[in-house]
Amino acid sequence: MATHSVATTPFPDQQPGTAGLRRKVTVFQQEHYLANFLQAILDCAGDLRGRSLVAGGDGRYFNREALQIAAELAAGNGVDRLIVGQGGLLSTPAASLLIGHREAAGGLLLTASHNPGGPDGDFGIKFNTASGGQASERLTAEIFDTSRHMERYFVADIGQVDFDTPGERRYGPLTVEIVDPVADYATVMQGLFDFDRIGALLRTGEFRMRFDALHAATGPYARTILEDMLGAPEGTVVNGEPLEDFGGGHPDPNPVDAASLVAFMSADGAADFAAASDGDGDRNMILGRGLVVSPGDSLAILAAHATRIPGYADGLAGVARSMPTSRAIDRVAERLDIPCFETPTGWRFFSNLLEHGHITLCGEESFGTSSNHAREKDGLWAVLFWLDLQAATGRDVVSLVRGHWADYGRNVFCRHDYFIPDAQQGRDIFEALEKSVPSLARKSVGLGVTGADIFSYRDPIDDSVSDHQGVRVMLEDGSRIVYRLSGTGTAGATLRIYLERIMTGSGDMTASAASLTGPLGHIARDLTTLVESAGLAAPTGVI
Ligand code: VG1
Ligand code: CO
Repeated sequence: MATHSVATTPFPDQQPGTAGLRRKVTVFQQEHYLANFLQAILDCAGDLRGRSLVAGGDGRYFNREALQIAAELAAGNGVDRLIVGQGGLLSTPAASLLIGHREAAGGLLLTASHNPGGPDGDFGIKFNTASGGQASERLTAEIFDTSRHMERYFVADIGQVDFDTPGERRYGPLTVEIVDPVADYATVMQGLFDFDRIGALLRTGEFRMRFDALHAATGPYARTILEDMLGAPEGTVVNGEPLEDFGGGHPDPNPVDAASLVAFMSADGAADFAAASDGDGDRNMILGRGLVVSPGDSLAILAAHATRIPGYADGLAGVARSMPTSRAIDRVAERLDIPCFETPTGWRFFSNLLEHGHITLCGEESFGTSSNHAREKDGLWAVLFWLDLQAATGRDVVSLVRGHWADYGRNVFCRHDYFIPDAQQGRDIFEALEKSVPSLARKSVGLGVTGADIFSYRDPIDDSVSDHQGVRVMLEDGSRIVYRLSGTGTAGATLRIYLERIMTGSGDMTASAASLTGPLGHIARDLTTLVESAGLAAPTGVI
């Protein structure tokens, strides 16, 4: 079979964001667009001749076409073996695990995560390295730089690849191996959690749970693990069929996009426990009766009780959170006397800490939590952790959360998103805010500003420095406001404002986070030029 070089011209816009390159499907469908970017990855990934790559995606529209192109390029670049989830499906955490277990040189993860799908929706690609973790900032910059000079890519004429029939087949120089996307992942989960204990809880019939897969990648994983292996009644998993357009919704497990699950948990006949995951299965939302657990609280509670879980019975080496994530975990780390790291937004910043044994658990405010079992965040892992914790303690979610607040105080957390249609205007507003940092302490905002800075991170392992990772403002009552621009959108700009307020003592802590942080939200807005420049007096999204 012939391998040849295809002449192309570079696209100037292939700079990855917070987690890979995300663009409209129509952008990816342009001739050469995907092939150019894949070749840039393959050029930067080291010597791939004779090596394996893992490939799979969240099943969104264009997944299969993209996989075919990826197989042709892999063959053209001397890759020996492509390991693909059946039907082209692999959740992000499952792909990360598979890379490690199969000692692959890396993985091509076809996903735009929580972004909408379908012909008018988004598509995306992430490259994960041999560790299973996302490409570092340095490698990402190299890939972008290479893409800007791309003049050729290499393909082999391998014909149409069968992505559905399990087993190995040879396509010219390339072996394609179609694997069960769930099996390997499920085995890892069995090793971490007490499946007998969880099974006993789920089989009683007294404890009821609902898992909403939002028609995305986690459906098959949740059905196999929760219903087939753990014995939860059929129907526990809802919206479990992956669809190319996720049924028209945003596959984002948050109270806005998964509003029907929140409503179900607040109504008569609610289950005892509910959860949801996102497009590619790496996010999680945890709910008790009438309560959505704030992701920062979830991380803190899992850490505080970790030794009750078999996989973490020996305790935690350390923990980490992304900078905007609430500081609830810091209090737990202090009490456990273990290190707590604060990293920029994006899972790739946890990789080195996990790889070198500095941390065991980590999380982000955007409904992402995971541990050293993988190099990605892991939605179903968090759900199983919460299930096992409930089985071990005999306490439900509400009791665990309220108990935690009573013990440590509550870090009330809320995110206000301001969508600015004109991306340049968004960047200008953020730049003006950064420039105002030195003078913020002199502003009159109702509460005294005790400090403000632009977050910069030095990786303790490789000493790389990442600047301009968001603006932090500290207030005299211990509250904190954080600002940053989203790096996952495909249109306009989204300014994210993260609000955190500390409540301790005997006051009523049970009011909603949105209401408790409302006044802080006004202060946060008024420290920016959102109103003057964009006419935005209220957030376009409150999460
Ligand atoms: C968002 C979240 C961030 C997360 C990233 C990727 O990024 O805020 O915490 O790591 O999505 O998650 P941004 O730049 O839009 O704020 V996923 O599940 O979309 O891969
Ligand atoms: Co995701």
